[in-house]
Amino acid sequence: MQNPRTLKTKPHVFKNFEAKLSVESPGRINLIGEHTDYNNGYVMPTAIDKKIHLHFSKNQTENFCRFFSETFDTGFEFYLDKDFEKGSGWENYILGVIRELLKSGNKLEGFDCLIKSELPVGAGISSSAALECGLASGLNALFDLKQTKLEIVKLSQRAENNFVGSNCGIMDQFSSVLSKKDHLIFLDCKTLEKKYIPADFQDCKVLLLNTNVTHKLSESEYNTRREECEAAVKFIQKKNPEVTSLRDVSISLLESYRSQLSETTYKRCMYVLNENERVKQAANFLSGRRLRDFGKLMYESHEGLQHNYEVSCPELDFLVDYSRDKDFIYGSRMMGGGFGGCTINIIEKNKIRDFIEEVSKAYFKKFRIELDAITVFPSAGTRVIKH
Ligand code: GAF
Repeated sequence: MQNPRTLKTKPHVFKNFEAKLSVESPGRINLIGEHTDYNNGYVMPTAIDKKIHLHFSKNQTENFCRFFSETFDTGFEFYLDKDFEKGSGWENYILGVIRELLKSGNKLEGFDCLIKSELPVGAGISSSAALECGLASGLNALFDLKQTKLEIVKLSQRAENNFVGSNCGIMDQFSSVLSKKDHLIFLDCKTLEKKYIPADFQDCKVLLLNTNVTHKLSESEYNTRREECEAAVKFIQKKNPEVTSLRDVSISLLESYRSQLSETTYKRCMYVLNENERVKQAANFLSGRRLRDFGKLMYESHEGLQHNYEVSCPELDFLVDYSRDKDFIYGSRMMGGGFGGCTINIIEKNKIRDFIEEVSKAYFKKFRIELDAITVFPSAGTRVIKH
């Protein structure tokens, strides 16, 4: 076992770094379908125009690897031939991916990698999946590993589950790699069948409001929610062997179990079942250009996440509530795992500037925290550039 060695100053090799290839690895948004992916349900994410840039070069050694992040101004180095101890922060996403690649028999050699990120950490736009998938895609090209895009998605998810310790679903990795410019993905997380829906937001744009908070609960409660859903499935399965996930549970079947489940478990499951229905409806509304109806589903989604799934927080609720009486905002809800991060808003283009000014003041007055606002565009997934 080894502890990767921290690099506090930028190694010389990265000063005028001559990369052999570069990867642009995007963050993601999710229009609707939250906490449904690990329940084998439906989601509607897409990659965005904000990315992590990774630059790679082999370094002519057998096993020596170096990473440096220009964003954090820190790095680390390690050897491929010794298993890794879990470290802290961003290095775990990297070590997790390398471990998964090696575990499945891929041959790597020593390399250097320089990273620069445009993605705010903890904002719920999945900088972690972008890092994992960007690394896996880069190493795939650098060492000609012949992994398909879906294999890259799955091994990046395993890195997060097995090494980082977050039992995340597949949505973030899938959208970071497989998105299509100007489209949303309607993804069935059970079969992994995907349908690209044109992201036609008419006179509106997608605006993210970053609360700039990440409450401590976010990781532990995420895993707890997943366990709660899985425990309910196990219980229902006893008499209904065809049920393998909440995806297979109908609302009437859940109702028939209401008295045998705790109130909390019932609420969690009901949220997931309703959210799956909302994603399907949302896809129809979008195709039918019914953007206001689409937006209403976003508000319903938020209410479910706030009251039944209980993964929101006062800062997110404040921002969603603040948008409610504004006719020029069609929909708003928390996005991602919850307990902080961003709200996603569908807002008329010509109102964006004034609204940001107004909501930022109100948010600061209430929480004494600066709000960040980012307009994002549905974009293509991971791009590998050979130099
Ligand atoms: C996080 C997870 F990584 C996703 O898999 C998903 O469950 C999401 O939270 C909630 O929808 O981003």
